[in-house]
Amino acid sequence: MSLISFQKSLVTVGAVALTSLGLVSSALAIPSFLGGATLTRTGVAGSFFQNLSASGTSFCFLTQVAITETDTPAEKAECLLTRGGIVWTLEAKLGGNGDESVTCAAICYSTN
Ligand SMILES: [Ca+2]
Repeated sequence: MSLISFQKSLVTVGAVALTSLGLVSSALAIPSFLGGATLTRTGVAGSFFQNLSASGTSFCFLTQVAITETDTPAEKAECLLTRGGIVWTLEAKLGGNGDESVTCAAICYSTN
């Protein structure tokens, strides 16, 4: 038995095992890219929000966090990515009204 055919046999055995456990659809699903978003907020306290993909059928992650000019105690900046009951939500948040800026980006992939 060649190495390649041995490896194919292992994959087949694994697929059969997963199928028998009822896991084949989720375990072997190949994530597909759904898209993403970028938010930038500058100089005004508060948040920008953007809803992303459905939380039950996708996963998202931060791809950029860029913060500038948070050089006084009142200037705060953060990026949040929240998995809500319906959708993932990206948030760019500032805590001050100075010249600080925050850029947050996230992308999402399907899980089905
Ligand atoms: Ca500043």
